[in-house]
Amino acid sequence: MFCYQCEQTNKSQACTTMGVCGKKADVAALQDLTVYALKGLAQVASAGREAGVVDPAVGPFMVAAMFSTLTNVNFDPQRFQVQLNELVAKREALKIAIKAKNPGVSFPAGPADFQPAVSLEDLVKQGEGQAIPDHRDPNPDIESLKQTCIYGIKGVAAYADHAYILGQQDDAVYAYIEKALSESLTTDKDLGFWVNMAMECGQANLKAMELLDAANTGAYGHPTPVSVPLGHRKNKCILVSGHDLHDLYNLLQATEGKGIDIYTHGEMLPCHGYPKLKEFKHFYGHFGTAWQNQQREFAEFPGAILMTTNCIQKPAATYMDHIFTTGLVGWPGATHVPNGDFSAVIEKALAMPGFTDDLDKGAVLTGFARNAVLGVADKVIDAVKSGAIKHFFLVAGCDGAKPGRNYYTEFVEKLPQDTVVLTLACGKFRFFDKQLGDIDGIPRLLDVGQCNDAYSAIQIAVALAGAFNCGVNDLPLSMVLSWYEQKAVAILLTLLSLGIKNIRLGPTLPAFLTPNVLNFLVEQFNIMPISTPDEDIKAILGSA
Ligand code: FSO
Ligand code: SF4
Repeated sequence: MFCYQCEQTNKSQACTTMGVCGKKADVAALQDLTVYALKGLAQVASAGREAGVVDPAVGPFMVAAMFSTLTNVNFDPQRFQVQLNELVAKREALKIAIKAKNPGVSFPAGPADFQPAVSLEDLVKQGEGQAIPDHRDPNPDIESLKQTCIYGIKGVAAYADHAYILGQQDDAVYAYIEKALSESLTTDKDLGFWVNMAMECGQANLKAMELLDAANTGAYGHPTPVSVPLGHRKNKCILVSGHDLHDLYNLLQATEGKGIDIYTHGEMLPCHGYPKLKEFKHFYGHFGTAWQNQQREFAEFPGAILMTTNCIQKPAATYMDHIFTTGLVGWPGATHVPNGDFSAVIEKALAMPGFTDDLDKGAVLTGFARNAVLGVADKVIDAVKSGAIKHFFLVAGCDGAKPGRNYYTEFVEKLPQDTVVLTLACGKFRFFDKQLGDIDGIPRLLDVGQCNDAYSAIQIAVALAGAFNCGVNDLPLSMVLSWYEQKAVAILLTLLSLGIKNIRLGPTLPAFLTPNVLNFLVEQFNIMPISTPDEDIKAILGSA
């Protein structure tokens, strides 16, 4: 196997025998085969577009399949086998539809006519033949940009899939994915072409995040600030992790009046801010921190656990019998339930002890998405004009297991009192419960939401720039980001495609970027690695 798509990749180079994330070589091969087969489907879909044939089922299928190869989503070989067979059936049906319209059409050889082996074992062997090192572009810098696009597309796919589930889609997003995947098979394009393709990926991601924002706020209302208890109360309980608001809503409905409290974990925390979710009286509080702590935290939870998306970690034996996966998430041995049918989860929660006491562990604030923040824009602008707020920091991104991630805790702790921190995604758990106080009633720590709510943060920045009559790069705003998996790659490409400069990125830089591509990013965007909190704060505020 060869996988270097995430930040925790072995020795910051590549996982070659077993994923640091727990991914085994057979699943790595099946994921490589899925991406290969998706390139073939993309070629056929692109040919279909030229002939005026678009199958509306192909785009949503493509994003779901791509999402299933993202870090910490699906570790179950059988599920990849089912998906690969479905993919090829869809591709062949599309070919028939295109031929009916344009009988003279021909399709390229290679992934567009890939035939999956019948047995899982042989399918894995086919996948082993698609490992990255055997198919690199002759130019390492172009290979680096191609992989950047493919990983960015995995992030776009995640957001587009969530949006699609809530009824929002845009064909332009699918068209970009088809184009980029088809082009990744070519070797005749130059660096400039691939730089543009990466910027287009950022724009496609902005569209996908906008769709998801519209989907989430359309279905559940605009988040408003809310205080979320970190303790628990005596009752049966279910813990929901991942990112999917629709699954949470369905579970809240299904558990109403059943004597079960619902708790969020990880990236589900901001769900408490949505009016149509928080109106459920049994949607109680938040339990635990970020994804990489789940083995310890889940072991202590006395009820059923539902994983709606990434990041799932190998479940410990102590909770394997009461962790459930739904949607695209999978782990062999964990019970998988269809989206919306949570009866097995509820049954398990009722059979378990639940919390047997009340415990007050304080509370955290969330719900500062664009509507809430822009609703007090006048106050914020006045505070900047009066000098009460000197600088904003967006300290955002994914959490992970590496010790270097303490940087983000220390960074936030050391910021001066006249600064405000906007945060989003699971990296916030490094400091989410710090009491940073407020500036003229504006909390100094504002949780904008999940990773996909980067859209919200961008809208806040754009609105502030409008109010101050300047560009986003000219605002007293610095972005200090942490990355882990491919959604973060997509968000970074979005920020770069918007021309945002001076981003600090950590804890380490992506292994798939060559020194030349990195130099290009430094020259064009002044992107830089994090150093130490003291040095970075001094560099930012000294020059602010
Ligand atoms: Fe985190 Fe995992 Fe949300 Fe990622 S839980 S690491 S960027 O999936 O998506 O922030
Ligand atoms: Fe390694 Fe990350 Fe790939 Fe898992 S997803 S195999 S940790 S690079």
